[in-house]
Amino acid sequence: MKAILCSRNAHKAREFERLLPGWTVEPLDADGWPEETGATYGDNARAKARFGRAVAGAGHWLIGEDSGLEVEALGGRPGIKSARYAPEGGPAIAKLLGELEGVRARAARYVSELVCLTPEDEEACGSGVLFGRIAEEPRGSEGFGYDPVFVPEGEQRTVAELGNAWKERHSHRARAARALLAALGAVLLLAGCGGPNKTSRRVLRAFFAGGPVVRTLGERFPHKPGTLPCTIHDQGKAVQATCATDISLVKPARAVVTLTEAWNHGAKAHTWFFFIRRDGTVQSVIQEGAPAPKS
Ligand code: ITT
Repeated sequence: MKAILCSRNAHKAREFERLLPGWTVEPLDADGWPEETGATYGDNARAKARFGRAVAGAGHWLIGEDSGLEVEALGGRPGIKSARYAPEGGPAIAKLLGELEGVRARAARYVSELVCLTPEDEEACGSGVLFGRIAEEPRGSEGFGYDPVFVPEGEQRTVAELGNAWKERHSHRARAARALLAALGAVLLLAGCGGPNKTSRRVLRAFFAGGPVVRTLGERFPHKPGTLPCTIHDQGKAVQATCATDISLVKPARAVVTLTEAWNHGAKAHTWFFFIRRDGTVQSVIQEGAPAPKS
């Protein structure tokens, strides 16, 4: 799969190549980038992806990302304005350490939000957070931006010392990419399958309504099956249910997406196994289980 990353930050493009296995990620070559005026990271990420659509035209996969560093003692600053706080690297770090001089409470977090547009302009999102604190002085040489002063929770070393391989597994961007893959599975399912079976299509739509369940699952259970309470709208009725999803990427040709869904917390109703090719088309769908009980 080939995607265009709508970003001017070469570090991000390099990270995404490693975060989306099997994808080729090319940076967007463009002038006249839009101002980042959104109220949220998601708004800015979407604006970058849509700008990419305007430049690259139809038929491409596009990814927009917006990220930032939020420092508790600074009321969440620089946050969404992290890139404009001061020139990236030394100057931004010096300004941050200056503002935090003498401050003992140094809790902070990195946030990343991703918006991906499919060639059909379906949208999938993913977000990720990395908690930590701001060090007293810069250390380490890998990563970029604020990495030399960001110490993740449970670690003694900065992200720049922990290195790019560590970032690939644990960073806010890595978490957002995993959540995006989970959400994309849902988008691809809705776009490509359910087949002629209206019931499964309807249930899938309800299952993924709005996507937040999938997004949360992707964040909480990036590698393993997870369950979460959710509400499914069955024949016009809102039914409390438990859902689970597991997306495993089977190299090199296809992803296997398993969806299990149960009504009334525990009464198993249906399990679907979706085998999805990397180009997004559905190879096969297997459905198991009994019809859901009417409540
Ligand atoms: P694009 O908008 O073109 O994608 P950018 O670098 O301006 O590139 P953002 O607007 O998303 O990106 O700003 C994010 C800023 O937050 C970035 O410039 C860094 O200062 C900081 N940041 C985000 N992720 C980071 C990371 O993984 N390591 C260090 N600093 C990071």
